[in-house]
Amino acid sequence: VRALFVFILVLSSIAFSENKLSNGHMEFGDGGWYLWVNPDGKGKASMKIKQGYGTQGSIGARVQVDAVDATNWHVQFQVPDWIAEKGKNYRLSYKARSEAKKIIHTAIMGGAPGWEYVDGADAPLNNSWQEFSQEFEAHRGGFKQMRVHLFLTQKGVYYFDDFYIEEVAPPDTIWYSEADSRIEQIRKGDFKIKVTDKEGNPLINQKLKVKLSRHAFPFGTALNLNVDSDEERWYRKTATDLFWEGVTENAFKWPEYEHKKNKPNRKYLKEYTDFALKHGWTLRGHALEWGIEKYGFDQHWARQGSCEEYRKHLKNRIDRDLKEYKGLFQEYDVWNEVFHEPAIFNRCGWDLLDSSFHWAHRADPTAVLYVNEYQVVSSGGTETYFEIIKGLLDRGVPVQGIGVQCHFNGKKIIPALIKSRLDRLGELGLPIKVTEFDIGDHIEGLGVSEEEQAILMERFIRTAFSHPKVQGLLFWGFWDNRHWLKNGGIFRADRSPKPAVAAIKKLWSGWSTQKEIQTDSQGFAEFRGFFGTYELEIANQKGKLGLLKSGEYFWKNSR
Ligand SMILES: [Ca+2]
Repeated sequence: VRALFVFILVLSSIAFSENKLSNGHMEFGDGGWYLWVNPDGKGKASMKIKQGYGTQGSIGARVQVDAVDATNWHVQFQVPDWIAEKGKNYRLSYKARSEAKKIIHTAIMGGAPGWEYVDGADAPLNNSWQEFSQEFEAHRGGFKQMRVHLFLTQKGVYYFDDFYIEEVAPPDTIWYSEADSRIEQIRKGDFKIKVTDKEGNPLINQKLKVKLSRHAFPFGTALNLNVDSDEERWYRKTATDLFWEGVTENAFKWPEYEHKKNKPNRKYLKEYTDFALKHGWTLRGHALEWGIEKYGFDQHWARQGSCEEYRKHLKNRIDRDLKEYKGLFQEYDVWNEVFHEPAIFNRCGWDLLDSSFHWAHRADPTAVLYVNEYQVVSSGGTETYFEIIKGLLDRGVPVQGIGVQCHFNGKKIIPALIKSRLDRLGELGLPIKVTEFDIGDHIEGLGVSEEEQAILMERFIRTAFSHPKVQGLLFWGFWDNRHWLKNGGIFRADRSPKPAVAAIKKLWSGWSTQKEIQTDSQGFAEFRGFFGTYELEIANQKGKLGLLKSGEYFWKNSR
């Protein structure tokens, strides 16, 4: 017995020396593996671990779910406990498949005795073995004992094998501490402006004032507009004080925009496009379609017929609206949440996704076409999102931007982890935009103090602004009275600002450029400043100039 024990010890230390999980490959049977079904729920499930159920005919787990409960955590396949070291980062990887397409949720839990959700990601399963992986910081709240729970929310048969937890590079805390110098490098340019009078004669040896009036980097919010009132005027004024890009929160979602066939609500949408024009905002169209089956989307008229009919309606919606709003919307979320809401593709075919982008690109070649997804930067669903976008690019689909929602729920904001996820998506070569930032939870609301909200928001904005692949950041609303999360806004219901407002203003006033320089003997003046639109003034003459990259510019003065 002792010899066998030593043998196993040696074997495991050689073969799986880096795996924090004992028996992650299940080659020692069911030791450590559990199927947990909440005894107070309606879930029914059974598990068997044996030869043939794993990868390449090895030992693996087969879980059969016969009944589910409405709540997602009622049926859990549980990975053996493991011990995390404080302040370290880990990567979980595993292989899974299911007899029909399903989505499971992988929850990384810290304990014990109570178990608390640390991080997690959804994984889309199909009939062939796929590997899923995610990185996370183990030690939120100082947990030591850790576990992985796979939430099984759909009936059917699942197979699992090859669970692996390994330590990865420590959190790059240096990276965040260098944010300001990185911002200095990536968000600024060297500009040389030649100033002339209207005849083209250089204005030499004169004082030139330059002032950044709007960053090239979009900073925005979801808008939820209403009819004119005192409240509405405050809402719009407040938006323009803080932001310079907008996204339609609900007004352009298909069931909202075209509730009845061929009766699009153009009048209401015009409020948004007029608002954007009036204030010189850029505007995102959210979203041409969303596969979700809640919130009345499954009741929408377009989905009531056959797949062929649906396809025809969708093509018409995209073609009609992108032609109509060309120049008014600069970009679109073509499909919202392709990763998390695939049911319609599974039913009607994934070519719907590709075709939608082709239709959109043909209808408005000037619009930037995005995918948009949650839990891909705020938590670890990054790899699955990466693969979806890579697939689109490999097939020549005109996807042009990566939307990362960044609803942080109750999770910590860890710059190093956010960076590594942005880096990974950045490898795809497309701009990344934070499209729906907030930090509250559906149930608990804000979940942190208003002071903590300000700190977290400042940390996140600085993280995103200092990452070279991020090309914009939008909040998902700013006022508690018009926010999808209770207390999720940065203004309270009584319109008073929370501390986050001052923190945000302070950030942007730090990232400003205002200078007085001198034109030389040929009328040139040079300076370094943030990319954006500038107000210029020379000898009481004023003008505007967009300085979007380093180089030489001409400003022909009206004098
Ligand atoms: Ca195995």
